[in-house]
Amino acid sequence: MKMWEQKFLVEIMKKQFCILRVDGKAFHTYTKRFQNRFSLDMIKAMNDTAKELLCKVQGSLLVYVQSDEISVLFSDTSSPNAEAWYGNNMQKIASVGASIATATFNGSIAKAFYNAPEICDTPALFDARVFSMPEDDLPNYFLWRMRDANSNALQSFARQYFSHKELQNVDNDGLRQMLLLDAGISYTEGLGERERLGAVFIKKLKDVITDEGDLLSRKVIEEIKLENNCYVNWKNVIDSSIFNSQQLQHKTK
Ligand SMILES: Nc1nc2c(ncn2[C@@H]2O[C@H](COP(=O)(O)OP(=O)(O)O)[C@@H](O)[C@H]2O)c(=O)[nH]1
Ligand SMILES: [Mg+2]
Repeated sequence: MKMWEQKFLVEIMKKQFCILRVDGKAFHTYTKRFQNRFSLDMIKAMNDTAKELLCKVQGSLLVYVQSDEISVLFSDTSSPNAEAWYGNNMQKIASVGASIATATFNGSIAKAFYNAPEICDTPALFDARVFSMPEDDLPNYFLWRMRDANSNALQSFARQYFSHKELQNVDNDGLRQMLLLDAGISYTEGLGERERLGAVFIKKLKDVITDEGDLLSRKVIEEIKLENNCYVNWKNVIDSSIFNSQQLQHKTK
């Protein structure tokens, strides 16, 4: 019987950089329960979910979260004998990834709305996909997702000020102009960076001194600060997170 299962066993090649991307299922409908187009509770729940994935995915290097999606970069390249998560079995990685996202997101929403249980009646669901790509293309992947975030946020922001008809066939430069000239509001000043560009979290080792005076290395999650409304320099962030993962591997041995 096992042979039927084995027939559909697909493994990503070892020693590659992999991306796990989870995405909220039909969130256009799910998010109708929130008051605003950019809801703080939704953003907090997505941040919580991103950080949980960073902790739980073996070999994770960084997570990027925007709107209802999270990309986790992971690999088994931190040392020659580093083990691949679930032996790089795609079905396991995707299903466990979607489960972690679903459980964490709903837990966070339930906590935020403990006095409004009707908000949690229909839980959020996440799908997941997993793939590998050459290291050279990783910055382009993340830039692509960040541009998607910015473009969707701009359109969503503009819909607060203009009708569907007024926004038809207007490109992104046109939307910025309309906002500034007709609504008197600048997109970059009117909407926060997290809403426009998402957030990036990495793992790092931090030295702490205990009350007894001992020096301890602790694994911490750190957010990458976005600078002056700019897209992240993804090459630098990826390089530093690969360096961090080698340090973590070395120190925790
Ligand atoms: N209210 C609210 N909705 C959001 C927020 N972030 C994302 N969304 C919604 O999530 C949708 C995500 O888009 P997408 O994944 O392409 O569509 P889906 O197939 O409906 O999940 C957006 O269209 C928004 O409607 C938020 O912070 N607040
Ligand atoms: Mg979605």
